[in-house]
Amino acid sequence: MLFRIQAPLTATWHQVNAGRPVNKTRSPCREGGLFTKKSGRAAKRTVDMARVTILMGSVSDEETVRPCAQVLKKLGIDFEAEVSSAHRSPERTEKLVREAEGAGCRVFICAAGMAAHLAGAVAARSIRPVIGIPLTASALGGMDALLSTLMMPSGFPVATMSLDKAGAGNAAWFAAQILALEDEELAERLRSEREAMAGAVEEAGRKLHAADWGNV
Ligand code: RP5
Repeated sequence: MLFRIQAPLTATWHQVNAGRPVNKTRSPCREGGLFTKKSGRAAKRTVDMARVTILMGSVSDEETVRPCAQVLKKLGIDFEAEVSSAHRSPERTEKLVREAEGAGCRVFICAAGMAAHLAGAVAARSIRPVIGIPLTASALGGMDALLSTLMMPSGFPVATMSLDKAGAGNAAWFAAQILALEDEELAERLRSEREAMAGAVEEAGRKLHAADWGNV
């Protein structure tokens, strides 16, 4: 049985097949989550080749993880997003990993707070790269999630990003760099984004000089 996400995630979150060709026999999912609920024999994935799967531990993580989706969308990388918890729904997590792999997922991005074991749980079930985003969600200010995500035992690495929104954005950039190893078009997009960032720094410097900031 496949499920459509019921959480208040917006269409933006589930932007899939961004700018990429899709299997013409199936239509891209425009508003649903990782899976679209269908009955009987029609129950099948509606999206092919979402190369990145984002999992978050709770719907309360949505706002913090949003930059990840925004960067993937900007780079034209098709992705899927779902909510699953390593602790509250371990079987669901396992099933999502299996189904995402079957549908062509290349990289997993997992975001969780507190005793954040989601990324590690996915790493335990897949040999695809897993990127972890630790989130600030407790009185410990994120240190709990940071160490839980980072300190994996040998053989089960999680590429751990920085905390919260900055880490969410960088998770997408890092996923893009992995995918770009076999996608020259994407590699070119990354180069041009970097050029744009360098240009923005130059421009900021010019404005600072123009404002004669040094003579305050
Ligand atoms: C983690 O616990 C989630 O990833 C979230 O960051 C945190 C709190 O979850 P809720 O109690 O808000 O659902 O599993």
